[in-house]
Amino acid sequence: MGLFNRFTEGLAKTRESFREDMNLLLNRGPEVDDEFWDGLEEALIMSDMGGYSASTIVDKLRNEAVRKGYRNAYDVLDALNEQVAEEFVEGSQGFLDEPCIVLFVGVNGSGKTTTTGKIAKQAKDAGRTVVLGCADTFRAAAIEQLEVWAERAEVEICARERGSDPASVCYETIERGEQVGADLVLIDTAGRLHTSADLMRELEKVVSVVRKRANLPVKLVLVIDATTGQNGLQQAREFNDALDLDGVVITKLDGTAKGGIAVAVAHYLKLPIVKLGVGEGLEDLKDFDALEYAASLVGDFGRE
Ligand SMILES: Nc1nc2c(ncn2[C@@H]2O[C@H](COP(=O)(O)OP(=O)(O)O)[C@@H](O)[C@H]2O)c(=O)[nH]1
Ligand SMILES: [Mg+2]
Repeated sequence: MGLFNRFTEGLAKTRESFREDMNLLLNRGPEVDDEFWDGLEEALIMSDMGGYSASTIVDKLRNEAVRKGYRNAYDVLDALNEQVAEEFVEGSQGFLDEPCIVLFVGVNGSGKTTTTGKIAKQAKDAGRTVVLGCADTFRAAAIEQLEVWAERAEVEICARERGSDPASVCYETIERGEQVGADLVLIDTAGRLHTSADLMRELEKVVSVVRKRANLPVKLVLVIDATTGQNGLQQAREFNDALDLDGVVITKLDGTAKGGIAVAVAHYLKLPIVKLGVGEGLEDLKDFDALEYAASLVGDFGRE
């Protein structure tokens, strides 16, 4: 299956559930009345866009419907994709293009290590010099996991034994990057429970060491598991408050009905989406495109 297909297939659950809700509503007839607007808002909320984004989108569409003289519900639904797309912020394109040091943060199991490996592979294939750093020193398995990805991507990795100080590993990784003239340094960090203040403080220390030592711009990227829905949004807020994030990666978009989480994160945190994870394999990473994402989320409505 092609990447685009896997992605649209992945979001199919979100889209189908939205479509079912809308079809029920359209069965009443195509009138654009209060019941229609309420039903539309509810259907958007159910896709995990969050109440705030849903009501913003509906308000904008209501204004547009008056301004442009939409005659029926289908006219409104035709304009929905663009309104959803407008929720996303600029900056996704080319986020990783300039030489930089990227730190991947997020809760356990969100897909940090996998994403680090996939991005390394993409960058390496594009001819860049990549160095990986394993600042997840809690578990021996975590170090081995990143080593496997480094091998697959054929890039260099800096790792130390389990229990080492994560900040020192970052320091060494950046140093190594400098020695080999790396233009992309990717650092994987240990999973953080956003509720654990101690662990968050340790992460803040890591970030501060990286910023001090860095010879390239530093970017903090939060990795969010789409299947966690609104809980993912809450995590994103807490990480952003503590660390001042630069972007997000959304993973596990293959097979969730919660694809709307991307809209909610963009709406609340005003952060660009750097990449999308659409599977467990080396190639299952996609660039983000706002209109394409919106279309995959809400689909289009035939007038048959
Ligand atoms: N289906 C799917 N699984 C993923 C994706 N990204 C990561 N995973 C899986 O999620 C699990 C946790 O990933 P990992 O990278 O170890 O998470 P970490 O704890 O944040 O480093 C692993 O089993 C991965 O294979 C994705 O985009 N789609
Ligand atoms: Mg990991």
